[in-house]
Amino acid sequence: MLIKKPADIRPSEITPPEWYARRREFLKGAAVLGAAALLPPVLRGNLARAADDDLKPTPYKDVTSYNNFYEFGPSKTDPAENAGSLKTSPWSVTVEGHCEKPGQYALEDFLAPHPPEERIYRLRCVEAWSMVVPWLGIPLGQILPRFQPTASAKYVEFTTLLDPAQMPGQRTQLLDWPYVEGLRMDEAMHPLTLLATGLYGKELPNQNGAPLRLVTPWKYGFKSIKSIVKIRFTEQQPRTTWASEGPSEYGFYANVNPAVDHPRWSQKKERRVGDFFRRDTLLFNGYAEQVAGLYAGMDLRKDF
Ligand SMILES: Nc1nc2c(c(=O)[nH]1)N[C@H]1C(S)=C(S)[C@@H](COP(=O)(O)O)O[C@H]1N2
Ligand SMILES: [Mo]
Repeated sequence: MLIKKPADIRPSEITPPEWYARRREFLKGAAVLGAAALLPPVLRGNLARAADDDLKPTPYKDVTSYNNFYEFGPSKTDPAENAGSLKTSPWSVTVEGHCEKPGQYALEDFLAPHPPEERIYRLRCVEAWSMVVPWLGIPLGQILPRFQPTASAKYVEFTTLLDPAQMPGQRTQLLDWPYVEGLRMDEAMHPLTLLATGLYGKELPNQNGAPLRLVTPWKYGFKSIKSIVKIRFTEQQPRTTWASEGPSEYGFYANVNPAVDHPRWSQKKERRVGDFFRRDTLLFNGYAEQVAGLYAGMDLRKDF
């Protein structure tokens, strides 16, 4: 064994004192994160940063005026301008497919037993902008069991309202309407998955998907389907809107992953709406500790 004498140690191998302090901070973070030490070094760095990534909410004005909701037009300012007239009451949600209690439920009955909670989550669009939103919502996993999904229910499919009279975008061929999204059952039941009814302590503005929209904070924004009218339990993976529009560009899983680029642009960085500088995108949008286990053994490049 080669034992180095102090004179042989190059300056670069000596840890500067200020690094000790940082290393202690990192270890504190790692202890909180628990599983971090078991991950490969690349992911470990990601988790350490996730712990101190700031969750300062994006201003209400930005959250409600910079939107994607193609039913009201393709530009970011269209939804705030055009969605005001969407009639969100009365509203009903149809539950169908592999479950014991299908039916059409008035929104109030659908939500009744569950008080909404406030949760501050990041939203990361595939176009590399992001926001931090104080959502008001109900964990989907508290709602779904009421409909008694059967053993054949492997996925949950969500559908947006189809009403070209109210939604001008649906009078165009912009997308194959209605907008459809889906989750695997374990993703749908995960405690981070919310059915949002509001933001900033108020009812959801129409442009953000009133009266009911999905929020899956570790996935790209297009999974967060708006103005939901139907929930269907399926055995097969649902045919979702963006994954069928561009199968090589948008996957079914749509997990935020800086290591898997969109074919036309990098996903390594993002710009928080309101910020000047871009920041590094975090694996699973910063929620790796909570959700990485859902994808154990899967190739995230193949199932992107
Ligand atoms: N029905 C429907 N839902 C949708 C969309 C849409 O065009 N139609 N856009 C998605 C995309 S791409 C994003 S990034 C988010 C944006 O949500 P926000 O406007 O509340 O920020 O909504 C998602 N949900
Ligand atoms: Mo998006």
